[in-house]
Amino acid sequence: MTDAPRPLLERYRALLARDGESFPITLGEGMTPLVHARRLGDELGLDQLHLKFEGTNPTGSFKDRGMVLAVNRAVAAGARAVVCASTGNTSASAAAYAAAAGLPCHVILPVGKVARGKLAQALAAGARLIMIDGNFDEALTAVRRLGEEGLAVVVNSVNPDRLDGQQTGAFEVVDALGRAPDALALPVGNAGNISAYWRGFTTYADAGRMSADAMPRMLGFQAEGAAPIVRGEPIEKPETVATAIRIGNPASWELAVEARDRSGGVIEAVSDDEILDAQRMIVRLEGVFCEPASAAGVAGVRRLAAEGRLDRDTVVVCVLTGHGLKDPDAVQAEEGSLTPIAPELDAIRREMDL
Ligand code: AN7
Repeated sequence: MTDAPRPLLERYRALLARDGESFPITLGEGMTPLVHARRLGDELGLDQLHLKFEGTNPTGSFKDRGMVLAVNRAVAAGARAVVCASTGNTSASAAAYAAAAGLPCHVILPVGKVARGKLAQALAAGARLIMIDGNFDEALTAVRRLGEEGLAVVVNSVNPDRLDGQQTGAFEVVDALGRAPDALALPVGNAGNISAYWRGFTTYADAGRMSADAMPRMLGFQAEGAAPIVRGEPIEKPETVATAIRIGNPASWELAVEARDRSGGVIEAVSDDEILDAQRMIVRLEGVFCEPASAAGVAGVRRLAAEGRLDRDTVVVCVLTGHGLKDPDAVQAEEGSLTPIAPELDAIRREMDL
């Protein structure tokens, strides 16, 4: 055990912890790979394209970075339960950390649109699931009220500990590259992560761990049918195949706009087809399997590069926020048949088309 990596919050303790604070709950979050995507980069016209694969977190998404801090602090504050609204990943993460803390976890979900793997995770960890006949934004409104009533600690990103913990994604990117990238691209749903990355780069620069003159441009991408920030107004009925970012009124809207503007970045929309195309390209060219929402950043970068808005030598990091296994239904089989054939070599050879 002597060479076990230090837990994430210990590793960045100087930037995150309060005096004397301890973090007994950890599931081994963070320390995710940064993959130099050479084949995908070739395809997009970028020599320095890197994928920050958050699917290797304990519950398979970036949410664990903030959840670990939020739940440790909830326990220290004497919480009796935690509660969240979720398009899926927050609930999977909250359920896991609450289980580790021995706290009840309540999850309010929008009807029908949560990916199967995420539901399974929350159920398996013993969370109490409540599905409402409404969307994520309505679920979050209810959760905020429950929090105000003091019945449970809210662990959505309206809880500042969530975004503080998620800054560690930015810290790790800088540690891995030895500098900040020129641009950082990611999907935007409730707009917490883009805000947390920007805060993370700012925190790192303030601490002298990267140059304040080399802040990255923040490139955020919403799904076309759920693009309130791009349109400039809340979307009443958001729709997208990328269910994780099916959000019409993001809680961190203003912080995200600030990150965009201060960094000289953009927040734009990508279509469901562009998202699914990008998801397929990432796994077929790099072997990295992310969920549809996670591919929105790559879809956006692909378009910017094609339009000549990113030079070939730009150092670009795309954050792949969640694991593809969470949403197996989003993968369409194009080739191969799963209809059984005779267990005979000739038949198999014919089928293989060799
Ligand atoms: C894979 O789980 O909002 O812009 O309730 O699961 O910080 O919201 C998930 C969001 C991107 C968007 N990628 O991040 C939830 C939830 C994945 C996600 C986002 C989510 P934010």
